[in-house]
Amino acid sequence: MIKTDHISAANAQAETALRTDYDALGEQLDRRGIDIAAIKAQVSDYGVAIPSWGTGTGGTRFARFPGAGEPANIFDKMDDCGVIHQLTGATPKVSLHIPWDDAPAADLLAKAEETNLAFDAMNSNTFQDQPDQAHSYKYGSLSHTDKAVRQQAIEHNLYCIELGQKIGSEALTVWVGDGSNFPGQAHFIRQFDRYLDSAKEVYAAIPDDWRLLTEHKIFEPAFYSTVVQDWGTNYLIATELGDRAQCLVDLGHHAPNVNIEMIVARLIRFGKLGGFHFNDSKYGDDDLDTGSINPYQLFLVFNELVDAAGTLGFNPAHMLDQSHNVTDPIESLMSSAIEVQRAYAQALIVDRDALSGFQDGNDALMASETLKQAYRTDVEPILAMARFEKGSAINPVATYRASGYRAQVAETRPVSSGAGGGIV
Ligand SMILES: [Mn+2]
Repeated sequence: MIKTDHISAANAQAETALRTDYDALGEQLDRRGIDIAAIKAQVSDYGVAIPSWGTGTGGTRFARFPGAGEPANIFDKMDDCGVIHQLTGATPKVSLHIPWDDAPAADLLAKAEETNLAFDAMNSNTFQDQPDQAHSYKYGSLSHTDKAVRQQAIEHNLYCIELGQKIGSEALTVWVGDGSNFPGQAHFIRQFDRYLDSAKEVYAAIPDDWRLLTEHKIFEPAFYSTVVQDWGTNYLIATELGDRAQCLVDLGHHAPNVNIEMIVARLIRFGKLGGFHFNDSKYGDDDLDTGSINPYQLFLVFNELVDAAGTLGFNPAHMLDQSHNVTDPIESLMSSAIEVQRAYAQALIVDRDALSGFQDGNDALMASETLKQAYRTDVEPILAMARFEKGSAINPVATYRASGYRAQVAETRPVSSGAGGGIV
């Protein structure tokens, strides 16, 4: 972890300017009838979970260029996640991927206490073979033609639930690589039926206070069809399974230009929005840093979420899901968590009464301008003040760089291999 003295010293340099900027923004918002302290309190309470796998350097189908001091195991990953939360105050939970992060529950809990973290959704992995497993997932897992393979995949999911219960998780996220690469390779209906039968067995083991989140993805690793290809299929699954089954929306898992915020609104309307994997993309499932390509889309997603806040039972899980190929993952995850917070803060200051009036009055231009006014507002002083007041860093990336954390862990962590991709 970073020494608190280091954070305080860095903050002391930036505090005066921050107060000036915060007061100026407060005056501006006050003229619009918005109480800056109320917005700051909501931002301060907001958290987005870190995916354990995001702490290592990612890769592409071509190569992976490992960085210095990469985490070698879940305990290293949690150290890095602890630093991210320490500096941003925005990432109180880590999401585990099993079996990559498999470890005794007591050890995971001890590390969580040490790093001031809790556990978000458990993620099962039936899209790659493990050294000790009896059956291969080459031709699918939960939807495989062979019952023995499906059973193995079901049991893996049950194990994830069992471990998750011991460490305080409350959700299982299931993403499958199942699909087909050739027209005719798979019978669409029979394959989906096999998937549903398997998913029902997993769902039967979901505790009463848990949720089963299913994640759709249009293509990859299968390139002709995927079993859970879009939000429609995802909705069908969640409906077929029951109340504790909901849809998870990964922003990168859609065709280019798809209106994701509208999908979000549809799922909200029918009580099936379970959560998010935030990232950004230009062409496909690029797993780029959240807000790096299309921050307006992220804002529009949050506009729907803020609009729906307070609806009974509405509690979507928020998590990042990114692959960092050319940056220090800690820096990318910190700045991405802040981008998510920024979109949330901007959505909070939308004048909703005015927007409703323009919508009902068919004033398209002013409806758009109402959203743009919120989006154009630089809310950084709110985010920075929320961090400062909880002892986190006013400038997380600069404070992290000056701390020497990466160089320090590089001395004890083994150099990792450049082999293998990092796409999940
Ligand atoms: Mn994802």
